[in-house]
Amino acid sequence: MAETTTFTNATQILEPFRGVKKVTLEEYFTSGHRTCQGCESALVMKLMVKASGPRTIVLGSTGCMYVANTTYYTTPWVVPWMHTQLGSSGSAALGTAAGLKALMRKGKMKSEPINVIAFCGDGGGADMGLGAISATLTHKEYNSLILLYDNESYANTDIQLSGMTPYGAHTTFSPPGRAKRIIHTRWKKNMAGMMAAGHPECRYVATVCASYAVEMMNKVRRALTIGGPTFIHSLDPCPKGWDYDPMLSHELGELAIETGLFPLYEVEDGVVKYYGKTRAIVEGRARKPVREYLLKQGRFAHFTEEDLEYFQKKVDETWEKWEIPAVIPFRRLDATRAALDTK
Ligand SMILES: Cc1ncc(C[n+]2csc(CCOP(=O)(O)OP(=O)(O)O)c2C)c(N)n1
Ligand code: SF4
Ligand SMILES: [Mg+2]
Repeated sequence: MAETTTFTNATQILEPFRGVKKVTLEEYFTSGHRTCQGCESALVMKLMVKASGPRTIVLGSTGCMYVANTTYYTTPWVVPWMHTQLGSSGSAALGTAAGLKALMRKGKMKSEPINVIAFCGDGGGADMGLGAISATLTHKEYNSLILLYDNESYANTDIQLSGMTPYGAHTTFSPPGRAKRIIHTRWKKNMAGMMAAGHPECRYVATVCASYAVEMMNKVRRALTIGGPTFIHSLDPCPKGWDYDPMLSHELGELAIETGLFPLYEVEDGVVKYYGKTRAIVEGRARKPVREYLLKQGRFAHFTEEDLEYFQKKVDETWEKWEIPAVIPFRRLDATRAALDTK
């Protein structure tokens, strides 16, 4: 993790936690929520706001992290929190950051650093709210973080498939049948890579997983410190939607990284840096077979050997053929040149 630097429009100085023993004890997302047992998205909320601290406003689009966290008369949020429409996390982040700046400029409120974080689910962010997130990432004069918590379905409305649902997964919109086993045949969007490649003035894009909590919190801190709009994509195992024993949440997060399916990286000012076990893979460690990850989840229970092989082949391609392995999906330049030469 790069050292914290203060920029002209930076929010606050949030030093990285140097190890788990240095993490602050205060909680800003506490009891009072009703998420499922083993819900990693709830853990993401807790870690996200623990990293950002008390000087934070959280905005969140409709989904499990809205509905289950604000049940009538109860809420786990200690910091100010506001709900926004399903596709509006980008607009909420930009509008809040711009509003605070205007009020401070006009002297209507004290000029002081305030973190603005807007979260969205994969349905609300990667599908419905993609345009608004993209627009926000072009407004470099406003500081905000958009955190996409990806449980790989429209979970709150009973597990419908989204553009982030993995190939072949059983959802309520893609139940495997006898005549047709694989209903969902599209490959998952590459959200963080898309945000990094498509927004050259967005200074910080990262991927995280709550199985690696300190790393995750430090990436949140970096995103809030660097200045301008930033984006983080978090992969969140969801016991209900993925159909597994809640005690496996942490392990599934680790397996997603160890199989190379979900790489941990950051792109800061255009420079890619890999983290943890992803970095070890880049440096030559073997990836675990994806079957170890898939077969622990009921949503892939209908997979045959052929399906597992297809899935493995697609993941292998991201490592072997992509220009920046597992990050940017353009074919490698040497392969492109070879293809052009044969024409
Ligand atoms: C415009 C609109 N369409 C549909 C809904 C119904 N709805 C509420 S939550 C939700 C699922 C959102 O999925 P996601 O963003 O992935 O969050 P998750 O529930 O998985 O946490 C849907 C479809 C809505 N609230 N607003
Ligand atoms: S359905 Fe999934 S994301 Fe929603 S509260 Fe339950 S475990 Fe969490
Ligand atoms: Mg979702």
